[in-house]
Amino acid sequence: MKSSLMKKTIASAVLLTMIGVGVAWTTEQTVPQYREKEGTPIVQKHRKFPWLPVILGVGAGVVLIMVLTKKKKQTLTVNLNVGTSGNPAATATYKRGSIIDYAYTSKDGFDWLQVRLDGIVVPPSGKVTMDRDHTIDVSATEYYDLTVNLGAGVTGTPTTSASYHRDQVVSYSYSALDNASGVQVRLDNVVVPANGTVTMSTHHTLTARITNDMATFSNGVLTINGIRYEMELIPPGEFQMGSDSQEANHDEQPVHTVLISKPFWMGKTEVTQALWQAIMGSNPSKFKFGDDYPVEETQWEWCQDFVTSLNQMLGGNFFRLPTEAEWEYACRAGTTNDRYGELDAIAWYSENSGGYTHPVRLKQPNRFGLYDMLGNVWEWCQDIYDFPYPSGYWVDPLKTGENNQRGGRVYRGGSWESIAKAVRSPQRDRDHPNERRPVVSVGLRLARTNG
Ligand SMILES: [Ca+2]
Repeated sequence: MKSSLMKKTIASAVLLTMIGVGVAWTTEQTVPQYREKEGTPIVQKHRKFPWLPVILGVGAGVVLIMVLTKKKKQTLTVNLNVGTSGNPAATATYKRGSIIDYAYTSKDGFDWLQVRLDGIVVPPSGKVTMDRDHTIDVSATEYYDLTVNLGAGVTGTPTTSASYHRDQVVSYSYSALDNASGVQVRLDNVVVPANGTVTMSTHHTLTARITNDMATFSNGVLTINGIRYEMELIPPGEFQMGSDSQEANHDEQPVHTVLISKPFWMGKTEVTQALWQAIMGSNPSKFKFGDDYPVEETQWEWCQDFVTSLNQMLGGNFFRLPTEAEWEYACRAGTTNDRYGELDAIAWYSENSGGYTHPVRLKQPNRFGLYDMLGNVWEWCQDIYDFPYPSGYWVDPLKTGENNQRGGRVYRGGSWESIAKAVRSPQRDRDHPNERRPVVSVGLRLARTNG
């Protein structure tokens, strides 16, 4: 297009010049001349540029030869899609007949490179002869790893870790070699059926292992693979949520009346590392000093996976994080001061912890028989963090919805590293539910709907 326009411009310019000069050449100039004696003027006509036709003829010939012998340019259109790189990377024009080298590769995290020349699949590197306009399209597919962990005594497929295309659907199927055992399959730490599919929308981990001991919940005791977790049935009741004390923060106000309308189960202790390990098969804690230490360095999202896995093991949907109101109600256990006892007697905090967590149940419990509600590790609640509190009378409040700008999900109770002011029943804090770094010193306590 560009060269065609240029040719037309040159041709037009040559034509216009020839016409113009032709007109000038044909214009005769009248030159009066006088005879010496008679004084009668003799008029002679002269052409102004007598040699011009020759000059023009030669010039036009040269231009014509240049235009005719000029090589045409051809365009190579290059489309490099996401995840690809190489040369040439940009669309360009080349002299007719040029031979262009091309070579393309896929970037990290992408594979299945495909190079098409004018719609036909060609090798990832090669040559293009520019005998006409060409188009190169380069594409690559994102891939994700499926990590497979198979315990002893498990059979099925797939048995090894592998990479798959984005959105590829991978079927899996596992069973126990020994018919006396069951098999538990986890996809990204959530228990799933023993047969199913995984859609590779991200990296995934598939874990299959033998389970001999099924999970049970009976008389307030949760048992999983021999690990016990005791819970208390908390009676319904009304309480004043928040605080007007001198130590209170503005997000604890206004103090308002809340009714917890139904009995619910609350863990007597923080979730221990042993319980987390029994359900999740991993332990994110910083202080791995023993089974009875509380799990910490958790994310809210991981705690959702934890309760989901637990519920799937038990075939119900009863376990969950407590709501923020349930937590404060259970913590206060009928008390109206900011703490349910003398701080050193009830809680591990910065002044007495020595700089680390402690096994659960070493401090005095509250009136509901719950240990370490204050101190040791913070405890995630279900609610989104927001303030101020609503005023008035509220029944079983739970703040849900999208995480807001104020900072994600609530945790409660203070920890081994909190100053005394932060270790109070109404004290609130929060973090994003899937903060890239796990939240230091935050663990959880299980709640369970009564049923
Ligand atoms: Ca605690």
